Amino acid sequence: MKITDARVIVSAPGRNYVTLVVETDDGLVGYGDATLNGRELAVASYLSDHVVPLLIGRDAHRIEDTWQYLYRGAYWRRGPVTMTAIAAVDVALWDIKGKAAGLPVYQLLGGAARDGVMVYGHASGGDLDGLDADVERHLAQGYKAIRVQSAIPGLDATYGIAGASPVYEPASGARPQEDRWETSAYLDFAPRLFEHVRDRFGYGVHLLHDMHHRLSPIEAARVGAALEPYRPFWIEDPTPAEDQSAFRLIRQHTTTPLAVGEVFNSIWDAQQLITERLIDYIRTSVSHTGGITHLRRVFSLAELYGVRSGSHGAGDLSPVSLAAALHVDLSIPNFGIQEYMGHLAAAEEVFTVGYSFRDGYMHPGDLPGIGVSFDEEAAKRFPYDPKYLPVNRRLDGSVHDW
Ligand code: CS2
Ligand code: MG
Repeated sequence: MKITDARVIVSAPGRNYVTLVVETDDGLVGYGDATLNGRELAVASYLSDHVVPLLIGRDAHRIEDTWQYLYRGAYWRRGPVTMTAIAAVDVALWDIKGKAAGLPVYQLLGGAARDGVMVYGHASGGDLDGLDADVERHLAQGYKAIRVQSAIPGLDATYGIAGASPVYEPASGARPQEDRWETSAYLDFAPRLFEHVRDRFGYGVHLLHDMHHRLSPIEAARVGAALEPYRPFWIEDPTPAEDQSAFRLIRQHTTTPLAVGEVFNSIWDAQQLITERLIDYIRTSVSHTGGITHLRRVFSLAELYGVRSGSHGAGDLSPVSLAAALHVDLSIPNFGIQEYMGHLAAAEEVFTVGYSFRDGYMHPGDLPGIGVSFDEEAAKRFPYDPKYLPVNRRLDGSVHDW
């Protein structure tokens, strides 16, 4: 089965998505997500200019060989742009293989290892009362696990707060918005937030919390220890994790579970974290970590060391990515949890999905392939709309991790 055509569509149904469409001489079409928030056109160009010409004429069934060809064969390897581009090709080829076999992709990955995939939703508020209302909304929808974030008193803007939008979206404006941050405002607030939510809702729901790479290792150790009585499911990205050995220090001080990996692109980014058991959940995503082929390799390494999966599933990963993640989640032995933020209504005009949510669990569905279709004509109604993630500065004006 030969690849006869491939093309990249950049559209903004609610937000920007980069979608790869691959066609074969059997008449099958596969879809991959190549969205990299704030750097969409770099991946689109990498694919259109450097990858698509190499795909034409290749055997669509040879997924592993194509992966190796694009990774090892290119000499220049790793990095978010390269690995997102490879991921889009990989997912499109799994989609085609599933359609050729007449099977959902999870069946090709070994079949269902569980009945459903536990997901966590995002609750947030401009203050703790606003957060309560959002937690209640999630509980009413059946969520068993909820991420809790609130605006931090003393700071003008805080990551992770949805505001009026039904889906949290940090990217805005044709130039990056500048946020202000001071860790001292956060350190005492995080335990207060957890105490408040546990007092109000008890211990029958899993609570998660994202620190978005903002703390130093010793600050993370302190907050992790202070949160222990409130039993978080995890704290996410406490420190910028390119410094993997920093997690040794955090680990020495707290039993609060640690989750890291949404900005990782390869197994090498997580090697030390996993093999030294410095984290509990690895959060790499299918679309930023080289696709299903490479993500499964990351999760297999993690399995050896008792680390579970917890894939990134923000709204800037398209429905194609979310579906691909659900196929992996359903089939691996060491699944932990899956992030699920959902997508804005406009995305439904372009993507038709086969996955479903019920009582806090998701299932990828049983359509052949990934189970998501993409309407190219509808996508044309939503032209690319340049938007950037914020840049973060401390109150003294120096640049801080966002
Ligand atoms: C966040 C993301 O989902 C998460 O855990 O960290 O919303 C992240 O900020 C965005 O995906 C960045 O594009
Ligand atoms: Mg995060």
